Amino acid sequence: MAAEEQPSRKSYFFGKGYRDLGNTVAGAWVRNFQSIGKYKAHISNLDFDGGKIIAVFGFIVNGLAILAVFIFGSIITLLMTLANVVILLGFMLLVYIAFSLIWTVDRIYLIKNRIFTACHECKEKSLIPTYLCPQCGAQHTNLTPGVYGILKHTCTGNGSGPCGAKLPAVFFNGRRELQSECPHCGHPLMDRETVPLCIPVIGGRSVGKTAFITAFSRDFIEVVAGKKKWEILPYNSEKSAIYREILKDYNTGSTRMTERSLDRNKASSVSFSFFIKAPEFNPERLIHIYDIAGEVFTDNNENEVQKQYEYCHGIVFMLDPFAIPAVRYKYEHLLSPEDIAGIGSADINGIINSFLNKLREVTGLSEQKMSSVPLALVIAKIDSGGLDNEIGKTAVTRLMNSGSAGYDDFYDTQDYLCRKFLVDNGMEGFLNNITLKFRRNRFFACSAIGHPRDKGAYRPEGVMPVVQWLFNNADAAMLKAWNDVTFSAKPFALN
Ligand SMILES: Nc1nc2c(ncn2[C@@H]2O[C@H](COP(=O)(O)OP(=O)(O)OP(=O)(O)O)[C@@H](O)[C@H]2O)c(=O)[nH]1
Ligand SMILES: [Mg+2]
Ligand SMILES: [Zn+2]
Ligand SMILES: [Zn+2]
Repeated sequence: MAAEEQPSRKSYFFGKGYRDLGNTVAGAWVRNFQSIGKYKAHISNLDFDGGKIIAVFGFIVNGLAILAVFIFGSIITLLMTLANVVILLGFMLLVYIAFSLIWTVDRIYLIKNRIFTACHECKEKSLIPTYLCPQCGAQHTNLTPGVYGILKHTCTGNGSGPCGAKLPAVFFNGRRELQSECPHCGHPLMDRETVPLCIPVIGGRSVGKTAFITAFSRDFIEVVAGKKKWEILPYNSEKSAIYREILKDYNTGSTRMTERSLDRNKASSVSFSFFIKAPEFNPERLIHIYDIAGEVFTDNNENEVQKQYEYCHGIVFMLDPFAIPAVRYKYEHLLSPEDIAGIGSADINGIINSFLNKLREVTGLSEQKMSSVPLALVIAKIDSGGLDNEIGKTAVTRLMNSGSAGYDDFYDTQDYLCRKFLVDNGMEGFLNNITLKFRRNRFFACSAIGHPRDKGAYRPEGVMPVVQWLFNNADAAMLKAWNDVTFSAKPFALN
């Protein structure tokens, strides 16, 4: 359980206990042989030239004593040694059982609650982060019940001096309050043993990923959480700054370009992260929404692997309908100059292939794993052109009211219309590719801004149900707490 050496004192039975046992056993044997030496000395002091009989008698007595000590003394010492070993082993076993039990309880708690840390910097996953000693900052890489202590570890210091701080080593005695850092990149973490919900938003350049995240974040925090009286806590000051940007963009109807870090060692995705604290969520939820720069999918940069795909709870795949040649051709005359400037030009099939390759890379080619992650395919910018009339609310309500059988659920109807839209516009290959690879998929149509950019505050349409569907698929508590439909006409079925 504790493979790596920790800066903590080992528990008595696994550290000092061994040494004490060794010393006791060695001491007993030394004393045993010392008493033999005593009788040997008696023999060598015998005066055979004086009273022969007495000397012979003394020789016999001392010889017998040596024999007795040698035989019985050794037997007794052996028995004592064995008793000592058995008692120590017994205690070791007890302690071993105790820490194994508590270790197991701790693991079950973490796994059952789906608690882990998803580093918001390097995106690597870890079950137990590196915890820092509050007194000396020593790095405890395995602060769990074990040979270093069952409930608490005693810190031995960071190398520059002794420490002695007692660190809680289990979920129930305060470990989550300790400062922690990512075991992979050393970045400070604020996760506090929360349940993460990780959703990457992917798609080519300018498809509207950042606008989607802006619309979702603002409306979720201000409207959904506000209504439900969920407390939203910022992850750290960097994420608070992102939220200030989000609010600014939301109010003006703009989006900022997702910058791709020039530093090759840094991943080119930024997470917007916040905690949801409410009685319904125990432990707290930690939302990570990843905004990934569009070039990651178009440049085919080999270093660009997004680690969060390995453990994410669902993926938002955004499509710019005007990047589909047939759609662009049909509606271009209706688009505003801002809309034309903002059209994503990358080819959708290229992006899905590059995405599938990246997904394979991180999940180690496991088709099984790939096919089980829920995928929300989102056709964006439906305020533009005549798209509302094809896949938006107008089209969906029209079909639902048409009297045709089978169209009684808003989101099922929209899902159907989106698929039809893709087929009608020459995207059948893409559609088949996606639905074959991802068993749990659903199509949505949305407009994040609600109108062309920079023309006033966002008026999002259809953004929230996308994330609601993904959250509800991933988290039973969320499904229970957020089953009402805040932003839509009808509740939607989950698959
Ligand atoms: N009409 C309309 N335009 C939108 C909408 N969302 C995004 N856009 C346009 O699309 C452009 C790109 O949007 P972003 O959200 O920045 O796209 P992105 O996918 O984050 O792009 P990169 O970060 O560069 O990969 C914006 O400048 C807008 O012009 C929308 O809901 N309606
Ligand atoms: Mg962006
Ligand atoms: Zn990290
Ligand atoms: Zn310490």
